[in-house]
Amino acid sequence: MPITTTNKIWMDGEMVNWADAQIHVLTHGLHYGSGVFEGIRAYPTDSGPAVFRLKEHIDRLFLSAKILMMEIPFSPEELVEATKSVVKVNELDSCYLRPIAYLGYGEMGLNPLNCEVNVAIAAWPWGAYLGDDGIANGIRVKISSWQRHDPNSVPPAAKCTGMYVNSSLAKVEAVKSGYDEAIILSSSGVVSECTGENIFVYRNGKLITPPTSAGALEGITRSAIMEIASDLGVKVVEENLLRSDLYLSDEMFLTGTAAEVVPVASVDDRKVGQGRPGEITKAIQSVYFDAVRGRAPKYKAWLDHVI
Ligand code: PPE
Repeated sequence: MPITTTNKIWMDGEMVNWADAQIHVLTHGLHYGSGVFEGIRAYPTDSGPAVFRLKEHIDRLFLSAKILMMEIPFSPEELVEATKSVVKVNELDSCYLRPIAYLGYGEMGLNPLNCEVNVAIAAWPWGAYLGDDGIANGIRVKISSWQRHDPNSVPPAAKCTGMYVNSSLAKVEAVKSGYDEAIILSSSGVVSECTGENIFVYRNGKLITPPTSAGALEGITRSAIMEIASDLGVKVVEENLLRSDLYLSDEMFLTGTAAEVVPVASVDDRKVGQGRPGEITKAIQSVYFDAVRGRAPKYKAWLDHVI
Protein backbone atom coordinates (compact mmCIF):
# COMPACT_ATOMS: atom_id res chain seq x y z
CA MET A 1 0.00 0.00 0.00
CA PRO A 2 1.73 3.22 -1.08
CA ILE A 3 1.77 5.76 1.71
CA THR A 4 -0.37 8.89 1.42
CA THR A 5 1.79 11.79 2.45
CA THR A 6 0.68 14.52 4.82
CA ASN A 7 2.16 17.90 5.58
CA LYS A 8 4.14 17.70 8.83
CA ILE A 9 5.92 15.13 10.99
CA TRP A 10 6.84 15.79 14.62
CA MET A 11 10.56 15.13 15.19
CA ASP A 12 12.22 15.60 18.58
CA GLY A 13 9.91 18.41 19.58
CA GLU A 14 9.50 20.23 16.27
CA MET A 15 7.14 20.06 13.33
CA VAL A 16 9.15 19.23 10.21
CA ASN A 17 7.94 19.14 6.60
CA TRP A 18 7.15 15.58 5.48
CA ALA A 19 9.93 15.58 2.85
CA ASP A 20 12.52 16.88 5.34
CA ALA A 21 11.85 14.22 8.01
CA GLN A 22 15.16 12.44 7.28
CA ILE A 23 17.76 10.58 9.33
CA HIS A 24 21.43 9.65 8.85
CA VAL A 25 22.28 6.30 7.22
CA LEU A 26 24.33 5.36 10.29
CA THR A 27 21.34 5.67 12.62
CA HIS A 28 21.69 2.86 15.17
CA GLY A 29 18.06 1.77 14.84
CA LEU A 30 18.45 1.15 11.11
CA HIS A 31 21.34 -1.28 11.65
CA TYR A 32 20.25 -3.12 14.78
CA GLY A 33 16.45 -2.82 14.96
CA SER A 34 16.79 -0.72 18.12
CA GLY A 35 13.54 1.20 18.04
CA VAL A 36 10.17 0.96 19.74
CA PHE A 37 6.96 2.12 18.17
CA GLU A 38 3.21 2.37 18.36
CA GLY A 39 0.35 2.30 15.91
CA ILE A 40 -2.63 4.45 16.85
CA ARG A 41 -5.76 5.51 15.00
CA ALA A 42 -7.75 8.72 15.06
CA TYR A 43 -11.38 8.58 13.94
CA PRO A 44 -13.96 11.18 12.97
CA THR A 45 -16.61 11.87 15.60
CA ASP A 46 -19.43 14.43 15.88
CA SER A 47 -17.06 16.62 17.88
CA GLY A 48 -14.11 16.40 15.51
CA PRO A 49 -11.27 13.88 15.27
CA ALA A 50 -10.58 11.75 18.34
CA VAL A 51 -7.62 9.48 19.06
CA PHE A 52 -8.51 6.00 20.29
CA ARG A 53 -6.90 5.00 23.62
CA LEU A 54 -4.03 7.42 23.13
CA LYS A 55 -2.72 7.32 26.70
CA GLU A 56 -2.62 3.51 26.72
CA HIS A 57 -0.59 3.51 23.49
CA ILE A 58 1.91 6.06 24.79
CA ASP A 59 2.19 4.13 28.07
CA ARG A 60 2.95 0.96 26.11
CA LEU A 61 5.65 2.83 24.14
CA PHE A 62 7.34 3.60 27.46
CA LEU A 63 7.02 -0.03 28.61
CA SER A 64 8.63 -1.22 25.37
CA ALA A 65 11.44 1.31 25.90
CA LYS A 66 11.93 0.10 29.47
CA ILE A 67 12.52 -3.46 28.26
CA LEU A 68 15.19 -2.15 25.85
CA MET A 69 16.67 0.14 28.58
CA MET A 70 15.99 3.10 26.31
CA GLU A 71 15.41 6.47 28.00
CA ILE A 72 12.82 8.44 26.04
CA PRO A 73 13.75 12.13 26.45
CA PHE A 74 10.10 13.27 26.68
CA SER A 75 7.39 12.60 29.24
CA PRO A 76 4.32 10.52 28.35
CA GLU A 77 2.20 13.71 28.71
CA GLU A 78 4.42 15.51 26.19
CA LEU A 79 4.05 12.67 23.67
CA VAL A 80 0.28 12.56 24.18
CA GLU A 81 0.10 16.28 23.35
CA ALA A 82 2.55 15.91 20.45
CA THR A 83 0.46 13.09 18.95
CA LYS A 84 -2.68 15.20 19.09
CA SER A 85 -0.83 18.15 17.57
CA VAL A 86 0.19 16.02 14.57
CA VAL A 87 -3.47 15.24 13.82
CA LYS A 88 -4.36 18.90 14.25
CA VAL A 89 -1.55 20.46 12.23
CA ASN A 90 -2.20 18.11 9.32
CA GLU A 91 -5.94 18.88 9.49
CA LEU A 92 -6.78 15.18 9.47
CA ASP A 93 -10.24 13.93 10.24
CA SER A 94 -9.08 10.35 10.55
CA CYS A 95 -5.61 8.86 10.30
CA TYR A 96 -3.10 6.28 11.46
CA LEU A 97 -0.42 7.60 13.80
CA ARG A 98 3.07 6.21 14.19
CA PRO A 99 5.10 7.33 17.19
CA ILE A 100 8.60 5.84 17.15
CA ALA A 101 11.53 6.17 19.57
CA TYR A 102 14.83 4.90 18.20
CA LEU A 103 18.53 4.93 18.90
CA GLY A 104 19.98 7.65 16.76
CA TYR A 105 23.22 8.64 15.04
CA GLY A 106 26.57 8.93 16.80
CA GLU A 107 27.54 5.50 18.12
CA MET A 108 27.78 2.13 16.41
CA GLY A 109 28.16 -1.30 17.94
CA LEU A 110 25.94 -3.41 20.07
CA ASN A 111 26.24 -1.53 23.33
CA PRO A 112 23.59 1.14 22.79
CA LEU A 113 23.72 2.73 26.21
CA ASN A 114 25.49 5.91 25.01
CA CYS A 115 23.29 6.42 21.96
CA GLU A 116 20.95 9.34 21.82
CA VAL A 117 17.27 8.51 21.64
CA ASN A 118 15.23 10.26 18.95
CA VAL A 119 11.47 10.41 18.80
CA ALA A 120 9.20 11.03 15.83
CA ILE A 121 5.44 10.98 15.29
CA ALA A 122 3.99 10.72 11.79
CA ALA A 123 0.38 10.56 10.64
CA TRP A 124 -1.18 9.50 7.36
CA PRO A 125 -4.59 8.37 6.10
CA TRP A 126 -4.71 4.56 6.14
CA GLY A 127 -7.74 2.58 4.97
CA ALA A 128 -8.75 -0.95 5.90
CA TYR A 129 -5.44 -2.73 6.59
CA LEU A 130 -6.70 -6.14 5.45
CA GLY A 131 -9.10 -4.70 2.88
CA ASP A 132 -12.73 -3.54 2.98
CA ASP A 133 -13.82 -6.93 1.71
CA GLY A 134 -11.91 -8.59 4.56
CA ILE A 135 -13.73 -6.50 7.16
CA ALA A 136 -17.10 -7.28 5.56
CA ASN A 137 -16.72 -10.92 4.50
CA GLY A 138 -13.69 -12.35 6.31
CA ILE A 139 -10.16 -13.25 5.28
CA ARG A 140 -8.27 -16.46 4.54
CA VAL A 141 -5.43 -17.23 6.92
CA LYS A 142 -2.67 -19.82 7.01
CA ILE A 143 -0.55 -21.18 9.84
CA SER A 144 2.97 -19.96 9.21
CA SER A 145 6.03 -22.18 8.99
CA TRP A 146 7.77 -19.39 10.95
CA GLN A 147 7.50 -19.48 14.74
CA ARG A 148 7.06 -16.49 17.03
CA HIS A 149 10.43 -15.82 18.64
CA ASP A 150 10.92 -17.26 22.06
CA PRO A 151 10.40 -14.68 24.86
CA ASN A 152 14.02 -15.26 25.84
CA SER A 153 15.27 -14.29 22.39
CA VAL A 154 13.15 -11.19 21.69
CA PRO A 155 10.42 -10.41 24.23
CA PRO A 156 7.10 -9.99 22.36
CA ALA A 157 5.97 -7.52 25.04
CA ALA A 158 8.43 -4.98 23.62
CA LYS A 159 6.91 -3.58 20.44
CA CYS A 160 10.37 -3.11 18.97
CA THR A 161 11.22 -2.58 15.32
CA GLY A 162 13.65 -5.52 15.09
CA MET A 163 10.93 -7.93 16.17
CA TYR A 164 9.01 -7.30 12.98
CA VAL A 165 11.44 -9.24 10.78
CA ASN A 166 9.67 -12.29 12.18
CA SER A 167 6.24 -10.86 11.27
CA SER A 168 7.40 -9.88 7.77
CA LEU A 169 8.77 -13.36 7.04
CA ALA A 170 5.40 -14.84 8.00
CA LYS A 171 3.39 -12.23 6.10
CA VAL A 172 5.37 -12.67 2.88
CA GLU A 173 5.05 -16.45 3.09
CA ALA A 174 1.27 -16.21 3.56
CA VAL A 175 0.72 -13.66 0.78
CA LYS A 176 2.97 -15.54 -1.67
CA SER A 177 0.93 -18.67 -0.94
CA GLY A 178 -2.31 -16.87 -1.78
CA TYR A 179 -3.59 -16.13 1.75
CA ASP A 180 -4.37 -12.79 3.38
CA GLU A 181 -2.62 -13.26 6.71
CA ALA A 182 -0.46 -15.66 8.73
CA ILE A 183 -1.05 -17.17 12.14
CA ILE A 184 2.15 -17.64 14.07
CA LEU A 185 2.62 -20.42 16.63
CA SER A 186 4.94 -20.12 19.62
CA SER A 187 8.09 -22.21 19.90
CA SER A 188 6.11 -24.54 22.19
CA GLY A 189 3.50 -25.01 19.45
CA VAL A 190 0.51 -23.05 20.77
CA VAL A 191 -1.24 -20.25 18.88
CA SER A 192 0.44 -16.92 19.46
CA GLU A 193 -0.96 -14.18 17.22
CA CYS A 194 -0.87 -12.92 13.63
CA THR A 195 1.80 -10.77 12.05
CA GLY A 196 0.23 -7.58 13.40
CA GLU A 197 -3.01 -8.66 15.08
CA ASN A 198 -4.26 -10.60 18.09
CA ILE A 199 -6.52 -13.63 17.61
CA PHE A 200 -9.94 -14.41 19.06
CA VAL A 201 -11.79 -17.70 18.68
CA TYR A 202 -15.41 -18.38 19.61
CA ARG A 203 -16.03 -22.01 20.49
CA ASN A 204 -18.37 -23.88 22.84
CA GLY A 205 -20.03 -20.67 24.01
CA LYS A 206 -16.95 -18.70 24.97
CA LEU A 207 -14.55 -16.26 23.40
CA ILE A 208 -10.92 -17.33 23.76
CA THR A 209 -7.75 -15.35 23.14
CA PRO A 210 -4.20 -16.62 23.73
CA PRO A 211 -2.39 -15.30 26.83
CA THR A 212 0.69 -13.09 26.53
CA SER A 213 2.75 -16.09 27.69
CA ALA A 214 1.98 -17.63 24.27
CA GLY A 215 3.92 -14.73 22.70
CA ALA A 216 0.93 -12.47 21.98
CA LEU A 217 1.30 -8.72 22.29
CA GLU A 218 -0.93 -7.24 24.98
CA GLY A 219 -3.01 -5.55 22.31
CA ILE A 220 -4.94 -2.42 23.14
CA THR A 221 -7.68 -3.40 20.68
CA ARG A 222 -7.60 -6.87 22.29
CA SER A 223 -8.35 -5.37 25.70
CA ALA A 224 -11.13 -3.15 24.24
CA ILE A 225 -12.69 -6.21 22.57
CA MET A 226 -12.52 -8.23 25.80
CA GLU A 227 -14.42 -5.43 27.54
CA ILE A 228 -16.97 -5.03 24.73
CA ALA A 229 -17.57 -8.79 24.57
CA SER A 230 -18.13 -9.05 28.35
CA ASP A 231 -20.50 -6.09 28.20
CA LEU A 232 -22.43 -7.96 25.49
CA GLY A 233 -22.73 -10.89 27.90
CA VAL A 234 -20.16 -13.07 26.13
CA LYS A 235 -17.85 -15.11 28.34
CA VAL A 236 -14.21 -14.19 27.60
CA VAL A 237 -11.14 -16.17 28.68
CA GLU A 238 -7.38 -16.11 28.03
CA GLU A 239 -6.37 -19.67 27.21
CA ASN A 240 -3.85 -21.48 25.09
CA LEU A 241 -5.14 -22.65 21.70
CA LEU A 242 -3.88 -25.47 19.50
CA ARG A 243 -4.04 -25.18 15.72
CA SER A 244 -6.86 -27.76 15.74
CA ASP A 245 -8.86 -25.43 18.03
CA LEU A 246 -8.74 -22.94 15.17
CA TYR A 247 -9.97 -25.55 12.67
CA LEU A 248 -12.88 -26.42 14.98
CA SER A 249 -13.87 -22.90 15.99
CA ASP A 250 -17.39 -21.61 15.36
CA GLU A 251 -16.15 -18.05 14.77
CA MET A 252 -12.82 -16.35 14.61
CA PHE A 253 -11.59 -12.79 14.19
CA LEU A 254 -8.41 -10.73 14.42
CA THR A 255 -7.91 -7.43 16.23
CA GLY A 256 -5.36 -4.65 15.94
CA THR A 257 -5.17 -0.89 15.60
CA ALA A 258 -4.38 -1.03 11.88
CA ALA A 259 -6.55 -4.09 11.12
CA GLU A 260 -9.42 -3.11 13.49
CA VAL A 261 -11.76 -6.14 13.79
CA VAL A 262 -11.48 -8.59 10.89
CA PRO A 263 -13.45 -11.85 10.65
CA VAL A 264 -11.60 -15.00 9.58
CA ALA A 265 -13.40 -17.07 6.92
CA SER A 266 -10.96 -19.99 6.80
CA VAL A 267 -7.79 -21.35 8.39
CA ASP A 268 -5.54 -23.59 6.27
CA ASP A 269 -8.49 -23.95 3.86
CA ARG A 270 -10.82 -25.24 6.58
CA LYS A 271 -13.96 -23.09 6.83
CA VAL A 272 -14.49 -21.29 10.12
CA GLY A 273 -18.17 -21.94 10.95
CA GLN A 274 -20.11 -21.32 7.73
CA GLY A 275 -17.13 -19.52 6.17
CA ARG A 276 -18.82 -16.16 6.79
CA PRO A 277 -18.55 -13.65 9.68
CA GLY A 278 -20.47 -15.12 12.64
CA GLU A 279 -23.11 -13.41 14.77
CA ILE A 280 -20.86 -12.79 17.79
CA THR A 281 -18.12 -11.42 15.54
CA LYS A 282 -20.55 -9.06 13.80
CA ALA A 283 -22.01 -7.83 17.10
CA ILE A 284 -18.55 -7.12 18.54
CA GLN A 285 -17.36 -5.49 15.32
CA SER A 286 -20.37 -3.19 15.24
CA VAL A 287 -19.91 -1.99 18.84
CA TYR A 288 -16.18 -1.46 18.17
CA PHE A 289 -16.83 0.72 15.12
CA ASP A 290 -19.41 2.70 17.11
CA ALA A 291 -16.98 3.10 20.04
CA VAL A 292 -14.09 4.43 17.94
CA ARG A 293 -16.39 6.94 16.21
CA GLY A 294 -17.86 8.23 19.46
CA ARG A 295 -21.26 6.66 18.87
CA ALA A 296 -21.20 4.46 21.98
CA PRO A 297 -21.57 6.63 25.13
CA LYS A 298 -20.38 3.74 27.33
CA TYR A 299 -16.90 3.87 25.79
CA LYS A 300 -16.46 7.65 25.49
CA ALA A 301 -13.53 7.50 27.93
CA TRP A 302 -11.49 5.71 25.24
CA LEU A 303 -11.50 8.81 23.05
CA ASP A 304 -9.14 11.74 23.26
CA HIS A 305 -10.52 14.66 21.27
CA VAL A 306 -7.96 16.57 19.29
CA ILE A 307 -9.61 19.99 19.31
N1 PPE B 1 0.27 -8.15 17.68
C1 PPE B 1 1.24 -7.57 16.94
C2 PPE B 1 2.48 -8.34 16.62
C3 PPE B 1 1.07 -6.26 16.51
O1 PPE B 1 2.03 -5.67 15.78
C4 PPE B 1 -0.13 -5.56 16.82
C5 PPE B 1 -0.35 -4.17 16.32
C6 PPE B 1 -1.11 -6.22 17.59
C7 PPE B 1 -0.87 -7.51 18.02
C8 PPE B 1 -2.38 -5.53 18.03
O2 PPE B 1 -2.11 -4.56 18.99
P1 PPE B 1 -3.02 -3.25 19.17
O3 PPE B 1 -2.80 -2.40 17.99
O4 PPE B 1 -2.53 -2.65 20.44
O5 PPE B 1 -4.42 -3.72 19.27
N2 PPE B 1 0.18 -3.93 15.04
C9 PPE B 1 0.42 -2.58 14.60
C10 PPE B 1 1.36 -2.52 13.43
C11 PPE B 1 0.82 -2.70 12.05
C12 PPE B 1 1.84 -2.35 10.98
O6 PPE B 1 1.70 -2.85 9.86
O7 PPE B 1 2.76 -1.56 11.22
C13 PPE B 1 -0.87 -1.81 14.41
O8 PPE B 1 -1.95 -2.40 14.28
O9 PPE B 1 -0.83 -0.59 14.45
